[in-house]
Amino acid sequence: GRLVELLKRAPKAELHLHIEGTLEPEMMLALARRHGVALPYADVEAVRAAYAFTSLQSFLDLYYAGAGVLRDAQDFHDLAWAYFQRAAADGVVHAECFFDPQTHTARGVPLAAVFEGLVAAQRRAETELGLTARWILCVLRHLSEDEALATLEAALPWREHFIGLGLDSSELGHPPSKFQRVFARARALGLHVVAHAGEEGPPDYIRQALDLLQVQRIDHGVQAVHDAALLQRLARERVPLTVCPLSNVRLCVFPDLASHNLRTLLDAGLCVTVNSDDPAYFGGYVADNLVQTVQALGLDARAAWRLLANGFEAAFLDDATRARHL
Ligand code: ES4
Ligand code: ZN
Repeated sequence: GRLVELLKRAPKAELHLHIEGTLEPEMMLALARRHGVALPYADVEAVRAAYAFTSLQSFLDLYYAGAGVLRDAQDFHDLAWAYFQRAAADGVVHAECFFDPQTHTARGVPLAAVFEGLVAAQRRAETELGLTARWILCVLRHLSEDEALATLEAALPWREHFIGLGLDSSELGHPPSKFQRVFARARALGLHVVAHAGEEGPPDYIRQALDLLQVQRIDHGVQAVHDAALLQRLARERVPLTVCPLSNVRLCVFPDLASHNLRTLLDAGLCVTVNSDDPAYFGGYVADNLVQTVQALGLDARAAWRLLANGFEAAFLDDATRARHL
């Protein structure tokens, strides 16, 4: 109907997007061919058929294998530029995107190649699409805090090219408490700080991210509903949750979209935003996430508008960029 058409066109802020998660099967196969990298898939259909996930870990195994085709600055440019073009078509005017340096440096890809490609695509997005993009460096929580600290220090020659530090990868068994020193260092550097918490992990991981890491947003956070006091605190402090509905369904956090707790979070007064996480793997970019969620939960125009406005409230926009979009 009319609401759906309006939602597709409406200006959006994307706040939870892993650039490595925008690698579409077509590009994965093309880059594998370009570099002579062996993949266990014969064609696009075989890649898509492998995307039947049962948990976060079952996805991460394929996601890290897929990222293995990214080798040089051109690859990172092509990946990010393809994403920015898709995002612009979805109404995205501002995107704060995660990238995982450790996934690439562990394979011998220089950090310089990663930044060179990503920043070139970011510049093109701004000049050719009018889309402002920012980078958030994510450290992998299944690795050690010392490795995270070394990654942040190694990225400092490119300090002006990223605005924040994030925490992602396998959540269970890797609580935020493991990363207190690297988050303190990031804050001292003037970086914004966010963390994945409460995707599969318990509400206590969300509390740790707030109290021990002093994060400004929680990525996912949907497990907060199991802790009434935490839910009240998130509402009172207006801590944004970057929720990714299609991701949550694909990773079996909820059995289907109609069972998603986004409406409960919204009704509890939280600053809920809708985002796409790893759209090439989860079957939809941000407009799909928004439209399908509004339809599955029967949200009205007012609630849908709230979700869009929350995205701009939660964004790390400087005054000039905010003025440009609002
Ligand atoms: C991720 Cl869905 C999700 N959760 C945690 N870490 C991630 N990295 C990429 N996608
Ligand atoms: Zn994520």
